[in-house]
Amino acid sequence: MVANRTVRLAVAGVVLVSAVVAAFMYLRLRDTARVLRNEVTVIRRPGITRTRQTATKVAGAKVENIAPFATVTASSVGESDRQAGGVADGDAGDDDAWLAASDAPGAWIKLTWDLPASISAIELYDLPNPSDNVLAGSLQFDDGETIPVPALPPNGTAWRTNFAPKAVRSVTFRIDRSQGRQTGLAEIMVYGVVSK
Ligand SMILES: [Ca+2]
Repeated sequence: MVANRTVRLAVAGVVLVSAVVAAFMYLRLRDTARVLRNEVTVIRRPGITRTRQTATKVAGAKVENIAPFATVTASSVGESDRQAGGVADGDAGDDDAWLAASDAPGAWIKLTWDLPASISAIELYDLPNPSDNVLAGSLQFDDGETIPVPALPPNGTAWRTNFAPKAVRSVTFRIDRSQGRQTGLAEIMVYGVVSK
């Protein structure tokens, strides 16, 4: 009887231990499978795929004014300025412009692209009014580089800067000094290629 009871206890113990080990193994395998699934997901993340597409497209794509493809933000917009978005619509000769709410130094306008852009030139168009002029400023890129901007041509014709192609997500133009009653830009153009 005692022997039988010992055997039963031993069997029960083995079954219990086996069950615990099986449960442990199951959870481990389930977690491993989850991790593997996550790794697959990371490899196929759209951002990574798009970056590869960008690299391919940039190689053979046509350089154009990509400002119209950007999200535009500004430090402020004058109350009367209803068409500020036209500052990046690709037409420098129209009537729209970005007018800052104040002529205090430090007003800025920023273009941000959803995907990386490769850019190599920027054109800034001052307000065509000969008395409202940007006297000094800077272009700031999200890679940390800054290009100083001298006084813009006061009649609203383009000031252009060319540089070696660089990959950026955003460009900010900051006005450090100006004269006249209003500070702003008639148009900003950024030449490059943005992935689509
Ligand atoms: Ca315009």
